[in-house]
Amino acid sequence: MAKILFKNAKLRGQAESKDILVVDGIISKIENELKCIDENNNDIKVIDLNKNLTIPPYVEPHIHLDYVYTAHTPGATNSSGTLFEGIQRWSESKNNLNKDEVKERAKIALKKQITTGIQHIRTHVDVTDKKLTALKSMLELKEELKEIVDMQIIAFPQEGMYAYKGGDELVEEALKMGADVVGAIPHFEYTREFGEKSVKKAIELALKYDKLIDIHCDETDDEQSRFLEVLAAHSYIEGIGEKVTASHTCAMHSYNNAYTYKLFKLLKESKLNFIACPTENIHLQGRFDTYPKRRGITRVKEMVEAGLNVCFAQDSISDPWYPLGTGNLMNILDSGIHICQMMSFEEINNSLDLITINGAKTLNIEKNYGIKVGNKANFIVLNAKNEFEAIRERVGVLYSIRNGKVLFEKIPEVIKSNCDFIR
Ligand code: 17E
Ligand code: FE2
Repeated sequence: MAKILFKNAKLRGQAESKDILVVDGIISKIENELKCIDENNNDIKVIDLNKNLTIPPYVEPHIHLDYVYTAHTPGATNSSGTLFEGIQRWSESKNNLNKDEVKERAKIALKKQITTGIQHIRTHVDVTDKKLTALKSMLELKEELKEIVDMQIIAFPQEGMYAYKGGDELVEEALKMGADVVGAIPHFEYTREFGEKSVKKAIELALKYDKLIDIHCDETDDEQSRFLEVLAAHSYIEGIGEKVTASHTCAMHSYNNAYTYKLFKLLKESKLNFIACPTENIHLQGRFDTYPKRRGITRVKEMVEAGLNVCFAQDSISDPWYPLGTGNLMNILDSGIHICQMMSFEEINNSLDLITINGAKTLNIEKNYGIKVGNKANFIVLNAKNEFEAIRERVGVLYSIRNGKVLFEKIPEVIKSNCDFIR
């Protein structure tokens, strides 16, 4: 039996640090002052976590790994900064995708994500491509990297299920090939009717193939875009809300309060999950406004207060929609709590939920997620003693532990200085 003892782990919500004993990759004890020798008097390998904050791994619930590092591709430059130009530029420049090239780009992004403490990723893959090239790349990557990261793949029809002829069939084909989640983009369909039809089709396919659902829903400043109510109502009637996610929901920023009040009752009862992409949508939204300019981010603060499950995501790393992005969720969290005005001490202390447990619920992995006896020993150690310090300093990770093994260890930055004050 392979045993390893992690001493002095500062867990969230606990005043004192604890020791975590891992046996064969599974957490077997979380107690005070566990012994470093086993019942046969053999030494157990020990890693001292020095009372640093130890939390479950970060969850990236919404990224487009097939698009990463394409911002500079000829023809891909988005000069207006709008969602619609992004879709147009991608449509014009995506014809030359090659399976290995997509994999190489995605691997660079994955490495960055993993080395900032992410162990669970849900990626969209554009399936409005008759060859399904990117999907094939991502299915291979998911298998190749499964020891170091858990991936879910969304069959996402970027150019529409109906606006792109045969888009609905390509989504179905992708599910048969192994995609885990059904996607859609109702606000991009040509009419309200086709948008609704795409939402209903996504639900029909999810039920038929027993898949999860994650829809790019109302990613627009158009306050008339109300596909969220369609998604929530049908999920409620089918009783599948916990398996369903509405991504973006930017139009909710612009809904009137009377309508939103009524909508919240449905959202609560439907048990839907929500993903906000703060850096991405602060960049893409408000582009048709003069001043004052809307922020365009969904109502995260009010949703959290209402008890809805919301998480944050990066969305893009250097693609036709968004030129920057590092994959580091600590940056996203920092931007998100500013943009959404979630800056009370309590909100700051709780905000790690937005990139950990809330993401895990969205991915439907929460049963086996978290630092609990019986769970896989998957956790990260932050370079901070508590939540507030972690957020204020936007700290990095010191360790990522997966199945009880050190996936990587990071030495905090060393400053070589000739000045006593800095040293
Ligand atoms: N595609 C889309 O429809 N919306 C986005 N925010 C990105 C891609 C990044
Ligand atoms: Fe997206």
